Amino acid sequence: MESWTVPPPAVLEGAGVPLRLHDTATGEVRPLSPGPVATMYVCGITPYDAAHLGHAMNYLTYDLAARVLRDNGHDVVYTQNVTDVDEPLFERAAETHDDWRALGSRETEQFRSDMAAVNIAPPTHLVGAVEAMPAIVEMVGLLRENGATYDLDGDMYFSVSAAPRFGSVGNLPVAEMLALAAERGGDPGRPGKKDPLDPVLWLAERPGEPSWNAPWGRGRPGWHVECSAIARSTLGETMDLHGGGTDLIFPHHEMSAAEASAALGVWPFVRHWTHTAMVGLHGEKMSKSKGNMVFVRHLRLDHSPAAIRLALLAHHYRPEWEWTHEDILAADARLSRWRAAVALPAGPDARGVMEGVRRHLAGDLDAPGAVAVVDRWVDEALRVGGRDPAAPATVRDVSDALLGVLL
Ligand code: 5CA
Ligand code: ZN
Repeated sequence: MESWTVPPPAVLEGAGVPLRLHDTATGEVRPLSPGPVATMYVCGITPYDAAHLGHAMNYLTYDLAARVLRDNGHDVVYTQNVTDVDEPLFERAAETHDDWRALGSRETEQFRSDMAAVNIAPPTHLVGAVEAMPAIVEMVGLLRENGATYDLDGDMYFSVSAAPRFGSVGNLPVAEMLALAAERGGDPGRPGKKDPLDPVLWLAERPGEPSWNAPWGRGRPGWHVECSAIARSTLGETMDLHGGGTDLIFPHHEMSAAEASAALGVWPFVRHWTHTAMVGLHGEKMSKSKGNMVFVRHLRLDHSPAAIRLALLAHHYRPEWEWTHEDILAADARLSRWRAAVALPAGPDARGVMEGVRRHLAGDLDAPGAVAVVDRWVDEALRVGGRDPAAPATVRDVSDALLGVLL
């Protein structure tokens, strides 16, 4: 499906700082080290409702990673999926007497508009599950051929025992995996499974639900294989970076990796797993299912998209945090100061700003540290001024290229 577009970012002089990122699988912050082309995949939305600030924080994380990689001279090939076939979508469509396809395409369009407004760099490939069905069927077929599947009353399951490295993305104890599987769409209690953790790979056709043809019978795919198949069909058998929120570490990413390894015989499927911490509201994870959300679309009515972006940039992607109205008020004030400072005819020397922003972002995407570097220059520019006529434009370019904040 169509991605979205944003204005091309400024290109900075000199060399960027190579990216170091936290990797969930090893628990370390380590260099990403891609080749000339960096490949990345980020788990996309399930389009049954509008994008909230948790989603925006998630996509901002990988937008920053892509900016740093480009600043280092890499071409970035970036895939994001759209889970346009899933139960929440069918349920919402049934509640509102809507067509699930119409609901999905409407919400996907709203998502594109919100992401473009907040200047989130678009993925190279935005791929829906519906359009990827041939690739998904092919991946399920490979798993069947490799003996990694079994039948349970007409549904097909993936056997986690077919993936010797199963468990090595999240490194979680079995009891925790069982609890999370039950909580997050798995069915560990279904009788007849070989291992309670085995995820469904292909659900036999159910009355009233959409289904697709496959050599083993009509039905629809399980969730995890959607992402491994879309990644494979757009990026190849392995990739440099795979991202999403921490809510996806288990079961989604663990299962996607296990299915890819059992289908393709590759390991690691993903060289670097990165996860954005959950953004909360009123003491709980902001989520569609809990209904405690602040939508990007609503904030856009009263605040500039650059301020929304700055509000998110004030938080690092790894610790959990809670959105409050103070976040956007502080960002409005910061944006006004930054804009006033870059509008001056001259300012203090800005070479340290470029170097500092590059260094902070390259160090595990320390956006708050990078914002503080700009703040210091802005404070000095507004308080004591400066003599360098090129400095305001340099700061504007750094903000545009690396932080994505258009001043
Ligand atoms: N379609 C699947 C991924 S294949 C899905 O999880 N969709 S979603 O709409 O629920 O979430 C989209 C992305 O936003 C996921 O990467 C998810 O981890 C992330 N996300 C969801 N809620 C939050 C939150 N409160 N804070 C941060 N990230 C979040
Ligand atoms: Zn996914």
